[in-house]
Formats: sequence, C-alpha cells, structure tokens
Amino acid sequence: MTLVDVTQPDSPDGSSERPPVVKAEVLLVSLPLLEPFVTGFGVTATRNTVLVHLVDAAGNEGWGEAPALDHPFYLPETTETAFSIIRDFALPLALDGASLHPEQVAERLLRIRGNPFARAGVEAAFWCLAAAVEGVALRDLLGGTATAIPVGESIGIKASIDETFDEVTCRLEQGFRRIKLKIRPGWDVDVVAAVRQLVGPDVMLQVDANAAYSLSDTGQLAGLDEFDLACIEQPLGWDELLDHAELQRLIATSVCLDESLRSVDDVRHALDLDACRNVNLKPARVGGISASRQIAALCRSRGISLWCGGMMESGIGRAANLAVAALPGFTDPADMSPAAVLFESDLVDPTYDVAPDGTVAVPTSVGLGFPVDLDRVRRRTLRQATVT
Ligand code: OSB
Ligand code: MG
Repeated sequence: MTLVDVTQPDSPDGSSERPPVVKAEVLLVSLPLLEPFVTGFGVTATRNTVLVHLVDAAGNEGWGEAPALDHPFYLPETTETAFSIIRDFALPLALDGASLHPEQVAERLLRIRGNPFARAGVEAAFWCLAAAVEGVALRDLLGGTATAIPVGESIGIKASIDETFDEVTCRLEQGFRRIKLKIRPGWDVDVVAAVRQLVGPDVMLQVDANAAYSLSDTGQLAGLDEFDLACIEQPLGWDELLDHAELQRLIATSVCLDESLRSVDDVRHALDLDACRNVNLKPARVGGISASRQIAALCRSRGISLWCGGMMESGIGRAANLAVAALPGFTDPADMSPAAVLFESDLVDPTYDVAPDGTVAVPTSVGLGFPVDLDRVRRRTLRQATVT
C-alpha cells in the first residue's frame, strides 16, 4: 500500500545503468560510549551496532546501519537478530537478480515480517550506493531541501538532579535547541519541575518514558501538564496504540510515539486513533528510508509535529538520518547528538558537530556525505560475514 507516491524508479524493471554489486558484507561493530546512557529500559555502556557495506563493480560504495540495541528491552530486535536476519535473509533477497533501485529493495524486503532495523540497514546501504552511482548527495537523491537540521539533546537518567542540571546547562550553552529528559517512575514530575525552573519558560523541553508507565499512572503523567512540555514520548507499552489514545484523551500534553511506530501503517493508525499528536521518526525503526519518506509526507499532509529521533547511531546511521530530516515535513529539532558527545571516536572522519546556533549542517558531498574510516571500522568489528 502506498499512501503517497514518492517512487522514482528509473526504469520499469529497475535494471538501468546500475553496476552489479560485487561485495556485500554485514559487520557487528562495538563503539565505547564516553558515558553510560541510562533509560527506562536499562543502561547502555557500549554501543554495539550493525553495519551493511556494499561495493559495486565500478568501485562505488554503500553504507547502511541497522541500529538495533544489544538487548530486547527497547524493541524485540537485537544486534544479534539484526546481524543474522541481514546475513541470512535481507541481503540475499536484495542481491537476488539484477541490481535494484533502493525503493525496489525496500519493497522486496517487506517479505520479511517485522525486523525493521535489519531491513532498514540493507535499504540504507542501497540508497547510499545509488547516491554514489548518480554522483549526488543522499539528501538530494531523497528530495531533501533543508541545509541544516536543528537539534536537541536526549539526556539520560542521572544519579542526581545536580548532574542533570550540569548537563542541561552545558548543552544549552553549546546551542542545542531543545532538551529531552528521560523519565521513569520515581524520576519524573519533580525532575521536570526543577529543570523547567532552571531553564525558564522559553526553552523547548520534552520527556521520554521509554514505555515505563501504564494507564494506571495517568494521574502522575497528568502532573506533567503544567510544565509546558513539547511532548511526552512513549509513556505506555511499546505496542499499545489503544492505551495511548486513551491517555491522550486524559492529558493536555501531546503524546509522541517512538517504540509503537514501526511502519507507515503504524503511523497512519496512530494518527487515525489520535494516539499521538507528535511523531518521533527514526528512519531505521520504521523500516527504512522509503517508509520514512511516506511518513514525512503523511505527517505533513495532516499538520502533525514531526522530528527525527535517534538510536545513538554511528556517523553512518546519522548521515542517513540527516538526509531524511532534511525532507519537507520535519518541524521539530532532531535527536542528533554528535559523536563528540557520545563516543570515544566515530566511524566517519571527519564527523559532524553542532554549530553554535544549534544546528547540524546536512552534508552535500556525493553519497553518504561523510568519509567512512574503514580502518577504524575494521578495528571495531566483532564479527563480519560476507554475503554472495
Ligand atoms: O528512546 O529515543 C529513544 C537512544 C537509544 C534508544 C532509544 C532512544 C534513544 C534516544 C536518542 O533517546 C539519543 C540519540 O540518538 O541521540
Ligand atoms: Mg524514545
């Protein structure tokens, strides 16, 4: 089902001028975080993630990231499942026959039930490769128009309110346009009240519960209404559209969905049910870039606040996110903390940073937009499989 026609196949059978892919590999890489990230679903100290790497007969390269987490406490997929689904099913499907347009890859991968991160990683590598083949920036291939993306910071649960204050102050000084606080029962209304008092009425503030509450907590969640939050992200169960619709009827703050939106249809259903009034679009979580383009068009047509979320991707995943966030329809600051905030080092070099005005420039160079540091990727690789 296509809601909005955003296809642009270059020939009916999709074969056209694309050189064949001569190498396809999947890599499980490990990126040490500068500081553990604490959320309602647990603590992440090392960001293990999955990469897809394509090389065609002309030497063009494609890179994609399948940024599942290494546990099933956020969504069912893990780095292990993403690695094996990509190796055993997604890459073999995508590579079968003539070299495909990325939208045809996405369509073909829909045969795989669920597993959006795995499908997205493969599709992203084909988009990146297509941009390289056509000699254009990924943003331009997708139809993105923005040159810079306003960004916010997602702040994990800290040991003390003072640590939260320090980080909020630091990020606002650096120019970040919005603060998102992770919350969970026992770390919510008091923290939000204190931070709102610290930053004053004009700073854009929102919270993310990572599914840590249930409908019986409605009273507590309604207690957040007085702090003028841009939204409350995924307060209830990861797969609970109906409960979110009920909650949205009972609180004033806009519900934003993250975990619950894993396809174009999920977003359509959520909006039809009024289960959210704000959408966190993580390109990989919704199954890839083609789905993201449809969701951006849908939110735009319905006047829904839309922003690009993040999975603490490496610069490879972030590059695709930046290109997607440049599409018309994105209205609010993205979760796009730079590698300097998250990692000892990135997998792209140079990577991006946040400008003093709180934006990240969308790269305009051909393909992914950032040079991948292949040596660093190899050094960080825990496991690799070549698919033929
Ligand atoms: O819930 O938005 C989330 C990171 C990993 C897993 C889930 C989430 C997050 C973030 C985004 O909060 C942080 C980032 O990518 O900068
Ligand atoms: Mg979230």
